[in-house]
Amino acid sequence: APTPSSQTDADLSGYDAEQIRLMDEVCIVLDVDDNPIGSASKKTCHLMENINKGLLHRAFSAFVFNSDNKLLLQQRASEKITFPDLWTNTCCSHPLATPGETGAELSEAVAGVKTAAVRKLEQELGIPSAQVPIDKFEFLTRIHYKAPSDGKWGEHEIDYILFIKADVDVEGNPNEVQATRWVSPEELKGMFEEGKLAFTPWFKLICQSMLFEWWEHLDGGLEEYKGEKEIRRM
Ligand code: DMA
Ligand code: MN
Repeated sequence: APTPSSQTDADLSGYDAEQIRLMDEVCIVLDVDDNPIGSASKKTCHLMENINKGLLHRAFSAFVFNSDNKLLLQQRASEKITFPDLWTNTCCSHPLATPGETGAELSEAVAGVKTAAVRKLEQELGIPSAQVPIDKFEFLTRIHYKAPSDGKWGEHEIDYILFIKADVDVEGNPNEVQATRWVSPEELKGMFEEGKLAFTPWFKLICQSMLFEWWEHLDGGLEEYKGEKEIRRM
């Protein structure tokens, strides 16, 4: 008999059909040192029931800056199953457990998440792949964090931080993104201080730790921050 698909899954009833379909994507399951030890569906990886038993997967957070050094933010669509409606960095997702997006060695893993980033920048934000060539991405570091979304769903990831400076054309996919905004560091700090908007937990962690320092060095001195080997535990 065919494997039951997420389409008929009680955990997913009531959610958006396209977002339900995407819960069948296959994520890379990791040990705490970022070694791939298997694979599991996006749905399995994001149920708190499994996260509470230690299930951990690989992810990326991409930050796109334009030539004025403004950062592209997005507000997640209401259709998202995890963290709907929250403001966050340009694009986040997961490299898939496929030969082109997986890797055991750090250099291979970095190549895999860059490939995934190009794929998702197009799918979420309509950014043509030619505007974000793989070799223009900079890998900064990895962040290991856990965050609940609601009682049922959450995140537990080793998240690869990728920067790219590129003037891109944006056409948000409304199933993924409900708004976008280009911001300077001051404008982003203002959004936090205003206290009216809600942000994703991982974006808050990155803002509270390294984002503004990295941002200051976009046009010089970023070298010393790139390619960090140690995983930051948050
Ligand atoms: C998952 O992002 C990755 C991080 C770093 C939280 P997401 O929920 O936006 O993934 P997707 O776009 O694949 O649903
Ligand atoms: Mn995830």
